Amino acid sequence: MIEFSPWPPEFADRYRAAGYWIDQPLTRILETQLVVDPTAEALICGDRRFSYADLDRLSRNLAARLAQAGLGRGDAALVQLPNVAEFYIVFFALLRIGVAPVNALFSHRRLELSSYAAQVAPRVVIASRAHELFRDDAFADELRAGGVEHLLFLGEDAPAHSLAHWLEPGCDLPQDAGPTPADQVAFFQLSGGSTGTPKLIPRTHNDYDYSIRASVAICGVTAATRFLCALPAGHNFTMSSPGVLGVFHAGGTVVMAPSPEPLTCFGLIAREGVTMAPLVPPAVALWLRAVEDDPARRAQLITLETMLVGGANFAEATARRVPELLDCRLQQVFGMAEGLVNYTRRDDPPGIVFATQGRPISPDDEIRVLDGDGRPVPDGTPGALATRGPYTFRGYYRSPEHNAEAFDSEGFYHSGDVVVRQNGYLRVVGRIKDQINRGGEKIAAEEIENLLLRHSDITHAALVSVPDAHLGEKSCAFLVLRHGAERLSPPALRRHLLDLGVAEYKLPDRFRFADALPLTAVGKIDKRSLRDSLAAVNA
Ligand code: J2J
Repeated sequence: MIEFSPWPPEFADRYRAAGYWIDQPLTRILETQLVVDPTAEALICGDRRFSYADLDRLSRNLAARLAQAGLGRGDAALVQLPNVAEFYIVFFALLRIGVAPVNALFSHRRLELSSYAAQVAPRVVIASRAHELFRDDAFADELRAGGVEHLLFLGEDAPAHSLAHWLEPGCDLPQDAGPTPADQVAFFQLSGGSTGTPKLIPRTHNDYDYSIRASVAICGVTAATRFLCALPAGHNFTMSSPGVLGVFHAGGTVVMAPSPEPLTCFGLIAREGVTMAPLVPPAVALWLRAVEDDPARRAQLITLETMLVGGANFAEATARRVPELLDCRLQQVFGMAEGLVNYTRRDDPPGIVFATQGRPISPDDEIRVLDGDGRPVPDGTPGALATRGPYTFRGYYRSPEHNAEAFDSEGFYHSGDVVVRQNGYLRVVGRIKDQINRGGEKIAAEEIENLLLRHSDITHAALVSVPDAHLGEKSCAFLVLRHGAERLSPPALRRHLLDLGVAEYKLPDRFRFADALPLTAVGKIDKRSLRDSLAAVNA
């Protein structure tokens, strides 16, 4: 079995007694629909349409072949697929035989994938030949040398490695194959992170399933819901808040979109009668602009009932324009792959919907808002968010040192967000974790600083956020160069980082050079003063 930090027994008992944990694997989501209505439309991907029976059959075919190849409970998989139907077919196939996937983002490159592979030692990798890393076999061979036994590709001709081939009927699922127990790890979520290596979050069937079922009720998802999957398919928001899995749970239909780009999405909304769409704030801004530029486009959106917005700060003024311009309901979502998810409720008054990021899913989500000394602050005062509850994890995968910092002695996870609580509702007003939130894409400062420092001419590096009108934040790297070194150009610096294999969204948007970096009283780099110096220049 894959190791993880379990909830203490008294908590587990309470969560079961309250009906949150139902001790069923996530695969019951498909099984339920097979009984309710197997012919219902589950997933639309371009011109391909999949019923629940299709999802069941295809995921069973793949599961059976993987089981025959010797994979089963306790194994891990590394998956990197774009927004296509196969993403969810693969997800269910792996869970059916107890193999826990890490779902890398499609924007991830060699560094991220290698790090995940090193952490979970996957026996199978499922990826796309359309990704630059897999256009030839160099990286695949590296993975094989590291112990990966099977590589399956979307867009591959050779049957042995073709995902399409492995989805065809081949053999029966062995009698003894099955999901991991519901209180064990089902799959890994990715942490936005603030540390040098990307951290993994083990999620159990019980905890994840509860967050899905509760989100479905809060967001009013039903069998009539037609849900646009335009954000990355494996992101926690897209999967579970209420997400594709929430829609499957309710028997609704998911419409895959390649990206949140407005004109493509508007066409899909009109064609497929989409009713619900989750988006990050910069995408909302693009959608609003598209309708302002050509008000006739509104006609394409008449079926859209609910837009869920989360992942990064959402300005109140923009929030107010959502129902005005797009004629749909807004629900704000403040969530994290580590667990806790907050929603504004469908019957909340406008003051709450536009100006807060909602309140927790569960009556048993415990929230503390703390001052710098770890003491609770009064309502209305900003403080650091700490939380524990029935679907908030208890530890990053194999990260004892980091866990010692991220959790307190009572098991509360300190998310690094600064929030204000009022009447149980939270507003996100800042951040203490060393992370840049670039329009919902999270960048751990330390990871990029370490990579910059691998350049022989760089002696000190600090990555900080810069306010940005469109993305909310961009990143700026402050660099101190070796004495006598020639100033490096931004393209050369970006090339250095790309050559190390990091995802493009993590590349600094700007570079600044300094003779020395300012230090705080305790001798750490004073990032606040670096941010202030940028603000002063921009003012
Ligand atoms: C401000 N900051 C927010 C919001 C997340 C639903 C929605 C989002 C995520 C997600 C998710 C924010 N306003 N509305 O997993 O299920 C920032 C916070 C938080 C971090 C988590 C979900 N919503 N954030 O964004 O794991 O800083 O999850 O701690 O990617 O995003 O990032 P991530």
